[in-house]
Amino acid sequence: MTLVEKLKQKQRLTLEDGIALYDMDLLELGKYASIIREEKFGKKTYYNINRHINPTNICKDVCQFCAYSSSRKNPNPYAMTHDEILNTVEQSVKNGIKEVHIVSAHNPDTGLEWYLEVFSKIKAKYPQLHVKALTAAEIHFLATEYNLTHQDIIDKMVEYGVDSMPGGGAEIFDEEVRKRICGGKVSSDDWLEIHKLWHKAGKKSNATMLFGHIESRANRIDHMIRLRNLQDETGGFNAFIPLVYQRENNYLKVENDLTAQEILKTMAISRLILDNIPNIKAYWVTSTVKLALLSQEFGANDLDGTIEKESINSAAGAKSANGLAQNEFVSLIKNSGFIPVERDSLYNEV
Ligand code: V47
Repeated sequence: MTLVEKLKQKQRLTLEDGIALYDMDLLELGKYASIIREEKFGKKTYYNINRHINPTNICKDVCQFCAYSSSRKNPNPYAMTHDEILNTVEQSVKNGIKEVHIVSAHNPDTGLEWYLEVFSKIKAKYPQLHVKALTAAEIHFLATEYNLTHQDIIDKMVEYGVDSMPGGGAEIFDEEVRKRICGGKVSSDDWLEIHKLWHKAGKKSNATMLFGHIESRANRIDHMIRLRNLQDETGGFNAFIPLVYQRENNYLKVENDLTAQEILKTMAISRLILDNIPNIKAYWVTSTVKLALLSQEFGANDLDGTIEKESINSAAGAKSANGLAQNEFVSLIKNSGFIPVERDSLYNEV
């Protein structure tokens, strides 16, 4: 059967199929990705009202692509107190957020309580607020630092009120590339194992992929297929988020930005390969707002949220430090021919 026949019949695609899709005409690829997107969501595009908080940038790990860590070219180490975090949350709740997304560096100078107790403090004050926190990389760091198992940390997350896990720290699963860009951080197998344990606890998570650095197209498809295999087993991933690599202020030498064509093709291919992950998120922070809007024509059905403040990607050059206003978000989606639908963190329509 040819690749086009497979696409027409909506057959599951292989690694070789995924690589071959990059040679297809961009608009034809977009057409196949749009057919699936429209079957699932019509013209609806999801967004949410959220706030990102990055409580510390002091990190024991050394990821070559990271511009956020204070050991990088951005030497302004900080660690927020719980009161500072709670004050930030209070302000954002007044602004109408429904989700707080808390991700930190791997700070060996703070205690386990610093990481965990803030979640129960937030939940005690704002029981309706969805707490999305701790990447698999942070869970692995905490388990290693405190001589605990991944399961121990997951049990604590549930106990302290974490509602869902963000998809960070996945980067690229290929072990050779991973060694070069973030050696020493959570391994691919551990990343997948931690999400599996989280899903087994009855919880949902997201999955990211960092692309546009030194990885090959085959590495991207392999990454997607490893996620698809786990999703077959657990069904716990809500969204896949391809993160476009930002080149500034870090130590990874990458000569060129990705082309818009390569980004849109990757978006469309992720919709086609990941037949079992419902939502494909075009994260406007790393793709730019304009390309995130265009991604709606290439399989993406979610544009993430208003964010308010963003530190990790903006440190590396993304224009996201101050988020986007809700009315702007809504108008942009409408003006691009789609129907903006506010969602909660578990993809229920609000
Ligand atoms: O894991 C770090 C990435 C991620 C760079 O789950 C970079 O809903 C591009 O995971 N260029 C953190 N990316 C952000 C993240 C995320 C964002 C939005 C939504 C969700 C979700 C998760 O940022 C890290 C890393 O892959 N990152 N440096 C860089 N130079």
